[in-house]
Amino acid sequence: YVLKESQHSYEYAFRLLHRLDHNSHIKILIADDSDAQRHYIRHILEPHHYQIIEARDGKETLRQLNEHPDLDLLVLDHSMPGVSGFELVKLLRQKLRLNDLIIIGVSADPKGSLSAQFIKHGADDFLRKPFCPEELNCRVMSTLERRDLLRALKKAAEYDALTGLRNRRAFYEQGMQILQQAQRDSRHISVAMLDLDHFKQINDGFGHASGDSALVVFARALSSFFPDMLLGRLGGEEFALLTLHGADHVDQALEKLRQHCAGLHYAVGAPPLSFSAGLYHGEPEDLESLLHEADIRLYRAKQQGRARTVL
Ligand code: GH3
Ligand code: MG
Ligand code: MG
Ligand code: MG
Repeated sequence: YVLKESQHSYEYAFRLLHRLDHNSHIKILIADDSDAQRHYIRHILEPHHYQIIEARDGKETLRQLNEHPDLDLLVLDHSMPGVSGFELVKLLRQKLRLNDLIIIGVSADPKGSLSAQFIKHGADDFLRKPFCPEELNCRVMSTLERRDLLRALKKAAEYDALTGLRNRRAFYEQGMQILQQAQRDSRHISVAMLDLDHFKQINDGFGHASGDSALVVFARALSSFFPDMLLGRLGGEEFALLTLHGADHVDQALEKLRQHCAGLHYAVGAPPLSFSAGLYHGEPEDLESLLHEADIRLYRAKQQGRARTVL
């Protein structure tokens, strides 16, 4: 089958084979009012092992989208009873904000302007009827590849490769949103800055790899003690957290984390892992000044002998 599909390109055959193993996790919705057309599309896609569901009109499409929030791709016919294809695209993108869903518009489109309408409203690609099986398969595969690539890039841009925590940029971006919500709800916010103690000694005495493993172990502990808070690695051995919880709650959790860290193993013969923290609780003004307040307290914690939290 793969050979038949990829008769024009070996490279395509490799891409196809590479995807085939993962396709059983890919869910595709075929929205078309014509039984014949739905069956045609289903028969083309099925050999690729995708999970396939169907809808006969706009209403059913919305119901299926609701039932399958993990839907990957929508093959969407333009002329269906009720709402038209690109009106539906508009609704999905603008109102429902389903920006991650891949949409491929389909229409007979004799004038050629429908394809433009689809794309303008946010469809990822377009197929003009009648189309051959090969074209549908290529478009489905290349839109999936593009989406995966974008996801991977986004992850690499937002998450720290060593610890898996949000990096500085993503911490600020997400923090800004939490701040805005707190402002609307007139709530206060807690911000803490954490810094590992004498980290340079770990690097110098036990090697950079041990330092790395200390960072990984610490980040894992941090995530498990603060599962519902915004966490980030702001740089080097410096971490931050932001939450709507009160200062007492955060302070107590930090103390538990401190005791836990003292017993963590990260390198043979290395000293117990310890950190200092500055914790600030206040009105949600701008993030920069909240972090500055926390940083001032972190500095005091260091000066007072480390391994403590200053409020
Ligand atoms: P203090 O208790 O005052 O915070 O002392 P410190 O030694 O922890 O602080 P200092 O700022 O002197 O040293 C931080 C070190 O962290 C310096 C830098 O080489 C190291 N570092 C930064 N990023 C990484 C990393 O990703 N991996 C490793 N292994 N070390 C890192
Ligand atoms: Mg139709
Ligand atoms: Mg340090
Ligand atoms: Mg530091």
